[in-house]
Amino acid sequence: MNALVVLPTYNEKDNLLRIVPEILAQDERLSVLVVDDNSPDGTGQLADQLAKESGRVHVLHRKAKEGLGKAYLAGFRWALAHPFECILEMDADFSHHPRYLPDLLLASESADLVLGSRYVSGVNVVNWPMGRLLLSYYANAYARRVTGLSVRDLTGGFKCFRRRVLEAIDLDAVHSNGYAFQIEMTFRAWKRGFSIREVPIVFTDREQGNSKMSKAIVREAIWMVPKLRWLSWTGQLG
Ligand SMILES: Nc1nc2c(ncn2[C@@H]2O[C@H](COP(=O)(O)OP(=O)(O)OP(=O)(O)O)[C@@H](O)[C@H]2O)c(=O)[nH]1
Ligand SMILES: [Mg+2]
Repeated sequence: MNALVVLPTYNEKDNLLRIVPEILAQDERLSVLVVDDNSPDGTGQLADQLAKESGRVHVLHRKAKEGLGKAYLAGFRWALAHPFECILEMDADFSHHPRYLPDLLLASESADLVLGSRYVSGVNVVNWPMGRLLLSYYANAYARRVTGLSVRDLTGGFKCFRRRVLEAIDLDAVHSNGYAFQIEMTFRAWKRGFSIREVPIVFTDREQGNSKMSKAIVREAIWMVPKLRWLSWTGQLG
C-alpha cells in the first residue's frame, strides 16, 4: 500500500529541509509531493534538489500563491494520477509532527478518512496565543453544530484519505480555500457515506517562518459552513 504525503509550501525553506527526511523515515511506504506556489525564498528549488536525491520525493510547481485549498486540490489530482492508495495532508511547519504519520496510516486500515485531531481528548495545542486557541475551538463547535458532523476537530489539516474518497468527491466543486477547505472536504466525504476516524495529535505552533493567518480566512469559514449545509439540503453538493 503506497501512501503520498501532500505537503503545500509557501516560504518554508528551513522547515522543508528538515521535515522531508523525517517524513520519509517514518515508514518506507511513504512518498512526499511538495506543492510549492513559487515561494520567493527558493523553497521550490530546494524541493527540486530533494527530489533529485530521492525517488520518493516529487514536486509540483505552481505559478503563484493561490491559497492552501487550491494547492491541495492540485496535489490530490496529481496523487490520483499515480498509484497511491492513501493520500495524506499535513503542514510543512512542524505544527503537524511526522511522528504521528504511522498512527494515521494504521487508522486508515479501518477508516476511509482519518483526521489527526487536537481536540479528541481535551485540548492538545502547544504555544498558541489564547485568542487563536479560542477562535479555533469555537470555530469547531460552530462547524459541528451547523453541519451535524460529530467530529471534534473539523478545521485541522493533518489527514489521511483513502484513494476512493478523493475519487468520489467532485474536486472541481470544492471552492473554499482556508480553514473552510478542511471542513468542506470532511463534510463531502461524510455526505458520501465514508467512515471517519479521529486519532489524537498534539499540534505545536510554528517555530520558524511567518504566519499566513488572515481575517479573510476566518470570514470564509464563517459563511462556508452554512453554505455547505444549504448545498447538501438542496441536493447541490455533488
Ligand atoms: N502551496 C501553498 N502552500 C501554502 C499556502 N499558504 C500556506 N501554505 C502552506 O500550508 C501550510 C499551512 O500554512 P500555515 O501558514 O502554517 O497556516 P497556519 O498553520 O494556519 O498558520 P501559521 O502556522 O500560524 O502560519 C504550510 O506548510 C504553508 O507553507 C499557499 O497559498 N500555497
Ligand atoms: Mg502553521
